[in-house]
Amino acid sequence: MIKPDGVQRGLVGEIISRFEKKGFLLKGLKLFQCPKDLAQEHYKDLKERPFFPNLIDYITSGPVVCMAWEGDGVVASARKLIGATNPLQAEPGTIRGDLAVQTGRNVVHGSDSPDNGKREIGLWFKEGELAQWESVQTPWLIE
Ligand code: YYY
Ligand code: MG
Repeated sequence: MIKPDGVQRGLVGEIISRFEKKGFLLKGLKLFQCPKDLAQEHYKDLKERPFFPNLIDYITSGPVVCMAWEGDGVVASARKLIGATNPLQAEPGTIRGDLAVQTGRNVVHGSDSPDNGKREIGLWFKEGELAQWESVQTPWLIE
């Protein structure tokens, strides 16, 4: 998911492009204003943390771009492409390492496990919003 700062800063194309160029398959995509209850459910494991209220305000402060990407090892690989939670500790070449400076404005969210990926797709996308398609590039990406 591209967070509201990523949308406001005009980074949507850049961020989508990194996942596309890596070779993952885009199965779902939408611009979406996140309601507070969805933000709270999405981040429910963090609800006792001191930054939780700020995090909910941030995620609901403007539209986000929800994305569903498919591919072998996509969850772990996406986390690497995204980089460390604190952008100052994220490696150059990662999205956060290249495009952000603060944890509270780290431009992108990525699921942290395949199970959470499934859970989050269920939270953010409705039935019928994911596309079923194959890319002509697949045989040139996967032998
Ligand atoms: O998965 P990731 O986004 O890298 O970090 P999490 O530990 O799951 O935290 C989610 C989200 O919460 C993080 O992207 C920014 C915010 N946050 C924060 O504002 N301050 C912290 N000390 C830790 C996390
Ligand atoms: Mg997380």
